[in-house]
Amino acid sequence: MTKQENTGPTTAQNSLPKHPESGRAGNAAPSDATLALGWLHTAKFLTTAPQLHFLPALEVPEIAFVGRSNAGKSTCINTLTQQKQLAFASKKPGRTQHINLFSLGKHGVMDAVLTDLPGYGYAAVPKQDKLRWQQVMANYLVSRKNLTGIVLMCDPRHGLTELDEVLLDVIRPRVQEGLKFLVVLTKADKLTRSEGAKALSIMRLQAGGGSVVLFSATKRTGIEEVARILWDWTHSGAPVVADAGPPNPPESGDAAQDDSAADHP
Ligand SMILES: Nc1nc2c(ncn2[C@@H]2O[C@H](COP(=O)(O)OP(=O)(O)OP(=O)(O)O)[C@@H](O)[C@H]2O)c(=O)[nH]1
Ligand SMILES: [Mg+2]
Repeated sequence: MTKQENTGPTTAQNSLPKHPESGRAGNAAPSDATLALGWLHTAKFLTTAPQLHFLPALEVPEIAFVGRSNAGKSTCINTLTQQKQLAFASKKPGRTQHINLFSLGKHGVMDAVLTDLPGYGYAAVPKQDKLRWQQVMANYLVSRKNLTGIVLMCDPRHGLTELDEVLLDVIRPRVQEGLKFLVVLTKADKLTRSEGAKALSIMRLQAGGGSVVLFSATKRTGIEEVARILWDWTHSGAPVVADAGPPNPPESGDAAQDDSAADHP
């Protein structure tokens, strides 16, 4: 197993399928969310690779976190798994430069994988590197066999950018074939309640009625909802049983602070 990486950037709209959970997630029974969070807390670093062909072929479902650089992908993974430094998060955009895999599963039995991908759209990255990363991303998103779901992290203060649209174009065929898709509107703490509600409605329209969740690592908004969705994606058909061991309450005090819109042109 290699050490987790560090350093670079990149890359892919449409009509996204509605997730069965989206209508009821907010009213979920607390025990279901606790189970999902306990499962997420089992996350362990698995491996890192600069591109797809270096990754091990896996049979378990894989969920990839994608989005603009600095959107909060790594922070979201840390928040969901209730681990402060599982994925590298940083104020400086471009922190994640490799494909990083984290295994999940109770009792040491891996039953799913979370993937933290490098962000795209960071202006300070040389063009050559940007293009290389777009290729790596596109390759991963199109070809990764066990890819089961994609979480698109989007800062609602920016909305969907051109590169988000490119990414959506890349994944559309797979979404139409059943790949799960969720838009997480990050840094909701930066919005007023009415701005948040507006951002949610706009993105729901853009997502063609697909699932959209407002999320904040600092205010701990949307954590349970996202946790349940990821659990459902990876355990479809499996009954919710309470063999999950004692609940792991989310840690308080993740280091999320903000960022900045200023890092991007
Ligand atoms: N206010 C606020 N800041 C956040 C939140 N989530 C992340 N941040 C901050 O945003 C910055 C970027 O977070 P990362 O998680 O590193 O972003 P990333 O999408 O992984 O970035 P790359 O690895 O460059 O693609 C950090 O300063 C985080 O603390 C949030 O919910 N609220
Ligand atoms: Mg990152």
